[in-house]
Amino acid sequence: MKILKTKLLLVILVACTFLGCKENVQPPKAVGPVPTQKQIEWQEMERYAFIHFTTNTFTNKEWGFGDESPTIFNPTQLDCRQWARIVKEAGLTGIILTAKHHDGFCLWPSKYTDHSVEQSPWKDGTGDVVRELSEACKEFDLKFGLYLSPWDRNHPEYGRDGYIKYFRNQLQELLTSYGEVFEMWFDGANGGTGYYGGANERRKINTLTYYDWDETYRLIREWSPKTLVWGIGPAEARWIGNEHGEANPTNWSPYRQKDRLAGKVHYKENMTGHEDGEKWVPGEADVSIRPGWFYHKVEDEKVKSVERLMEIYYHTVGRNATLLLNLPVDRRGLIHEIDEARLKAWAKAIKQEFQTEVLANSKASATDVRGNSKTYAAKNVLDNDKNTYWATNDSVTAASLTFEFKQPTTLNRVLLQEYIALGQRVRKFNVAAQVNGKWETIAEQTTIGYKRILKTKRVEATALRINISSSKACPLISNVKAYNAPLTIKAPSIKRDKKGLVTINAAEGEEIFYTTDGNEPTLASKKYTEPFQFSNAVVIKAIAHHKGEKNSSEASTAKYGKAKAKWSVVSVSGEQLGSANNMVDSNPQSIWTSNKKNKLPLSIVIDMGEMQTIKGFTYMPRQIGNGLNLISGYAFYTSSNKRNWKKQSEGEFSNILNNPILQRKHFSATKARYIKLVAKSQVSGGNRISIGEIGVE
Ligand code: FUL
Repeated sequence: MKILKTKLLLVILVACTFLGCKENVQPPKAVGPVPTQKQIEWQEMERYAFIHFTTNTFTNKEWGFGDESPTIFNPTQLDCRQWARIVKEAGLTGIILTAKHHDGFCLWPSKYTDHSVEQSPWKDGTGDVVRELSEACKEFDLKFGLYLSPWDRNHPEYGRDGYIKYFRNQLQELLTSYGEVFEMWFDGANGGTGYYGGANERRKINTLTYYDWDETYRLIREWSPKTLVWGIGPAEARWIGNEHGEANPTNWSPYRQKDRLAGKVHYKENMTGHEDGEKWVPGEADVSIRPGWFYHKVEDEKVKSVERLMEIYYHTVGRNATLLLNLPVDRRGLIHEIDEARLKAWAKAIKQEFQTEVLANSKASATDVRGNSKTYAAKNVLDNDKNTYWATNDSVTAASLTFEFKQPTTLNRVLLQEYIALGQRVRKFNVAAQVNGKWETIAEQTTIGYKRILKTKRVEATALRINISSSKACPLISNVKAYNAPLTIKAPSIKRDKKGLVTINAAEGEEIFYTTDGNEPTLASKKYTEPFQFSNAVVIKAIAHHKGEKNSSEASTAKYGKAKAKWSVVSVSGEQLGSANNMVDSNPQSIWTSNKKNKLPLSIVIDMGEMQTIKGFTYMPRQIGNGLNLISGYAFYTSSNKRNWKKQSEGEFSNILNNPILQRKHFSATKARYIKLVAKSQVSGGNRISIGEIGVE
């Protein structure tokens, strides 16, 4: 009898081992902070659109001062359905609209102000962009989100108690009148000069205390519990720390928000999050498809290339962040045709990139499986079910997953996902491929999180292995995929030096074809063989082509004014010239920095060597380094003789701190030989300024 009993137990044990006895295996416990269901659904949206549109679109500015008349807001063909269609076709999952930017103009007829579409000629003041877009989003099955700038350069009460009531009233209006809002976006840029109801002054506030975010968030949750709040205060998602679409390869969703609120965390840490963060605050990376956030005709040739958009995709969605891609709407009230075409090409490229999945039919095994249970088996990572995952036993924090192929298989991309509902765990892993019987490491990485996508070299493997070498607790992997993405040819790089010598480079062995008349290059265009001279203003476009291949690269475009061969810096107020000519050497990487003892305002006088007709100037800020010493307030003058100066432009380089791109300012065409840039203020209130390049247009 006893023997029989023991035999029975043994049979049960063996059966459990092979079949998996769910009831006996404890599920893993959560580790560290975990996301809410709202945060999980938000992360699954992966990439969605931003739309920047307001009076700035009509004044050609990035930041309005707040004194703009609503009468200038007059789009001729505004069509929110066009925006929604383009966004949907691009594979994006939602749209966040700037309902009110820093200038205070409201795209909806707010009952709390006159400074809105109601006072504009558009639809004789009866229109409501927020309503039209919310309806278009419903029609195209997109989620709808809103940006409401906490900084309001128009409102007389901004900076005082009265504005908080106004701000919350507007929030309530927006969150309760237009259906579900998936995300509320609170911009960090706040305080400074403005119109403020006619006061025309500088107002400074403490962003953390002024808005009483705890109470504001409580109200938001009351009005709209499904809305995820982004940005300042106790937010549910964080800024990624830059405006160029770049998360760090190591990217934790946990975050030390308490320290951040106490001012102890530098915003650059937002790119990485914190392994020991006390709260789940995943990163969202915002970036514009053009250099600026608002539409400017001069940026029509600066729409990001498919190559760049792809890189952004890998550096955001592929690094455990969401991607918020801005599409500026133009003066007609439409997304421009160039942007639309680029988005279409990008969507097609993403489709091709992830078309050939190769792991689905492989055999998955693992060095350790939780309780030897089917529930946590290795093959769960291949079943396309986000709720099933491979898990190890609690004591095992280093383990590997192996996928064996039936025959040698080519791959160059690996995608991994953790089951984040129980926390982000993996600290370190590598990917190895078995090639000709030998294991070769093809990637060595740190975090995974919701999603990690790796580009690897192309290998023909008989097996693939994911080695997790360090994890906060037993790893939980819900999905692994590998792809054989098509090879793409990199677009050439174009450079022109001070004297007008043009050099075009592509990868070794590739042919280059180019045009200098603005037309798209083809294989019938001029073939590049060596550097050539082009001193006049020109648009150069070039493609690279791999002999024998059907496809060429995308075209790269470079636009130049007249070459600066005769340019020189004549004087810089208060100091020796030193390396001042770096500002006019056609190389933005070589910079000039003012003497630290010199105080602003500071004037830079440049001789262009001959009379020229100019209609604008450009300022390329220093791009690399910790102290970019950015100019914020400027004045610009021209002269034909260096004695009589005419002021052509004066104002601010808006948003330069977050987005230090080429600044372009235009005025009526004028003839001049000398130009003078006066740096009136520096972005962080200091005196030191740095300049990469100054040019004219
Ligand atoms: C920044 C703002 O100042 C810009 O104008 C833009 O709205 C960007 C998304 O955020 O901080």
